[in-house]
Amino acid sequence: MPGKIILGSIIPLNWMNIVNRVALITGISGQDGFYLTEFLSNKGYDVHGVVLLGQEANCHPQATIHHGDLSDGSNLGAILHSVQPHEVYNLGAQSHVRFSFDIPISTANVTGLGAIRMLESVREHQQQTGREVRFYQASSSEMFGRAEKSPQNEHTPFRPRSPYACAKAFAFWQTVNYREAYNLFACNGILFNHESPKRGEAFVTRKITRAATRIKLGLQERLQLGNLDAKRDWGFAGDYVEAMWLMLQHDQPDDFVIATGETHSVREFLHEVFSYLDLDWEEYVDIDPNLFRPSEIEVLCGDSSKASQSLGWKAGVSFSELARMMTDHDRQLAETEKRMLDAAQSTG
Ligand code: NAP
Ligand code: G4F
Repeated sequence: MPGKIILGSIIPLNWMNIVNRVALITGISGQDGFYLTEFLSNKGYDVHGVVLLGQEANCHPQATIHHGDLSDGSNLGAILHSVQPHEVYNLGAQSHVRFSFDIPISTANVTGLGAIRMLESVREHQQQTGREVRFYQASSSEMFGRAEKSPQNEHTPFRPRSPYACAKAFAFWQTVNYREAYNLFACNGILFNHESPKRGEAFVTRKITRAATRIKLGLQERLQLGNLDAKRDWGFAGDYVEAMWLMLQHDQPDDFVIATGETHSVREFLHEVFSYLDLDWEEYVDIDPNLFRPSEIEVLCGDSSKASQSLGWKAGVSFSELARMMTDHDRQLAETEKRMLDAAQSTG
């Protein structure tokens, strides 16, 4: 590999290019924020994040924290001026689809208007300083909603089915518009569901792996779920953050679908996890009608061939590997919980 010699060692040129680069991430205390911080730090980036007060403990230790709120926006410009980032990743959102039906207005404010607040701050910063700032918007496969065509790609029309998806569609088009109107290097990653041991416990995969492992150790008896027939294209978050970065290294700003190309039902995920633990899920699961959504997306499946051809990106972790990775992690959590409970009982 070509490189420059510094103090007797060869530094690859691609590594030289990204040393001293600075990234600013909103939503850094979430699942993707954690993996993206790890990924960028390993590449030599100085990583900063916008964090709501009280969420500092959930952030990756490599990140420098700045308190801010996407629903307010008064200090977002000031954060940009002090951090001087080369890349901004807008991951902050009220990201729970079911919950967005309960709080549609604040979802629109954070998830939709939050994106335009960031875009405006970036545009102003770029105009005032003359420095290019590349912008990534965390768009979602939820925007496809009741899609007429499967698998979905960059040409599939949006048919959103939740307040969350409507807010994401607004943010998507604002990002496209800032690219076209102001020549901003702004990209949408249209990511399909991606999971990990860092996934929030209110999302179905993590809810299942937490409950199944606790059931296995006698810490929980039952698991309440909603629609088991829904199908999603589930990948691993660690793979997906690389795609975000690749989009911002591309020669042109563009929009990309990121997915595995496989779809599985919630029922299949249940089977994968419970059978890995030598349990029969049907003995433990109750259906709770309150967990169904006023409008549901029955099936999502993505075609990421554009990302594969233009960015060289491909999902690495299979459905089964993902389910097992999350189950192994949560089994350790359950074992720790059990040890603490046993110790408390034996001393008390
Ligand atoms: P997540 O775990 O829910 O993280 C969202 C982050 O946004 C959290 O750090 C949250 O802070 C922060 N946030 C919420 N309200 C905020 C506000 N008012 N101001 C600033 N930050 C705020 O979501 P994720 O799974 O990492 O996903 C990252 C992004 O990708 C989100 O925009 C999501 O909508 C989108 N997306 C996710 C998927 C997926 O399958 N994971 C797929 C497509 C798109 P708290 O920690 O305080 O809650
Ligand atoms: O895990 P979920 O809540 O994820 P959902 O709604 O697909 O949204 C996630 O992925 C989107 C990308 O497509 C992101 F944009 C979004 O931010 C989020 O990360 O639900 C998956 C499926 C749904 O069909 C739901 O109805 O699981 C079904 N489900 C069945 N029982 C349940 C439950 N979902 C949850 N959260 N809880 C249940 O008890």
